[in-house]
Amino acid sequence: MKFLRVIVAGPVSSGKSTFVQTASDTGMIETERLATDATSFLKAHTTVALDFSRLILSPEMELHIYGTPGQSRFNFMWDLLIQRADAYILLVAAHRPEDFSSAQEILSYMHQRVQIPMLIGLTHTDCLNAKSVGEIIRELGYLDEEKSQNVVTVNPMNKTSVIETLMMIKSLILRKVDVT
Ligand SMILES: Nc1nc2c(ncn2[C@@H]2O[C@H](COP(=O)(O)OP(=O)(O)O)[C@@H](O)[C@H]2O)c(=O)[nH]1
Ligand SMILES: [Mg+2]
Repeated sequence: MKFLRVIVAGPVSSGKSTFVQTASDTGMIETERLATDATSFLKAHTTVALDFSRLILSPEMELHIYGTPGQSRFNFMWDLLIQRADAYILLVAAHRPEDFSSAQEILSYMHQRVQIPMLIGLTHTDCLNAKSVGEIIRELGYLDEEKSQNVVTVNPMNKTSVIETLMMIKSLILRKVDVT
């Protein structure tokens, strides 16, 4: 059995918990909340809560999805998660430009520690005053063409949208595994 571990990071209220929950909720793919893989983390530090869901892709492959609590990047658990992750998705609320610098902080924190496949998922694009994808790419300093390809829009409340994003990250992980 192969486990692919995906971290869902992002500023408070960017949609992390909703994303993880929606992933686990789908009727198309069998899912389960709180599998054994997560309990080892939870037991080590019971005060730290994290969202977890499991997506069974095939008899041989599972996606394990970890949503991080707001400030968790500053603690030991967060580092432990990152070191074991195969990829991460950074969620950024398009209608909250005041949070873009916090998103950037998380990005650089991740980048300093791991070089793994990643996506930036823009949420709340349906909200009033949402910035355009182009504007956010510019604000996050993602103008580089290769980098900007990693910026997608996602609606954490929509199953199809969440699964689409997860399939994208899965391909990035498997592509990386293939070439190395
Ligand atoms: N309109 C809209 N609401 C969203 C979207 N994504 C998340 N939400 C809502 O935003 C709120 C915060 O989401 P939550 O998952 O708790 O954020 P977290 O703090 O990152 O875990 C919830 O009420 C969600 O239903 C989106 O793309 N559009
Ligand atoms: Mg949350």
